[in-house]
Amino acid sequence: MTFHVLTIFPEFFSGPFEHGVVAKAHEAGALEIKIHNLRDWTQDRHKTVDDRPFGGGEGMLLKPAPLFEAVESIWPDRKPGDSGRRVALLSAQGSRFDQAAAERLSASAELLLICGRYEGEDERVATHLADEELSIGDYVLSGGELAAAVVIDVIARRMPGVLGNEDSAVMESFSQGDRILDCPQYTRPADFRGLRVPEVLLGGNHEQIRRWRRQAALEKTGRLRPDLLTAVTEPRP
Ligand code: 9D3
Repeated sequence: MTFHVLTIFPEFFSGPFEHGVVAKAHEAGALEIKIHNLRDWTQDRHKTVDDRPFGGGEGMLLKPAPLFEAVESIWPDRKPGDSGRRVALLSAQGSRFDQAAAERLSASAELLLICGRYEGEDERVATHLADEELSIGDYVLSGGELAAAVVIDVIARRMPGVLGNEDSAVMESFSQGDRILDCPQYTRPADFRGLRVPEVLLGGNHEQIRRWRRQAALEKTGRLRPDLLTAVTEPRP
């Protein structure tokens, strides 16, 4: 899969993909990441990418022209509705990027991520350039760059052979809404500063361990993510 990232901070991406899962996926030839500098598609000598909002208001918006021209020059023969080449705008106004969105996006051969900045971008980017508008969560970032790195990490680690694991079943349950948190886990020592590992885990009764883990996972989910339990309890339409 090929990722394109369109940003005014291309240097931001010289760190996050050099280690871990994304670097491994790249070495394995499973993914390609191309970083594009939005200022390469400006026409004036100040390389202006932003302008003031019509109707007044605080802050500056990304202008439509450099964004449209960038996408058109990266994919000169892209047709509307091309499912193999998707454009996602990363913005605070987007729909939630979750595991299900990651699965959907990983079906494309190429994915172009537009990083929002300033106070936002001209709405025509969302309506007439991007196929979708995504947010990674309900908090205010200073731009879409960190969000793009999150999206790439989540999709890259799903790629076959990347983690050297076949926990595809685990990944499925993660996205189907019937997910609970992982159970608590412990390693040696069995007594750390008087904090004891639950006795059941030290014995070899695997049936008892399985029941303890399920119970502990449910209890922790109720405490930290009660929203996930309501999702399973409510009858589905
Ligand atoms: C504080 C400014 N806000 C009101 C005028 C709007 C706003 C504009 C631009 C809020 C955040 C941003 C920059 N954020 C992103 O580009 C962004 C983002 C985010 O803030 N939260 C979660 N996901 C994302 S993806 C891109």
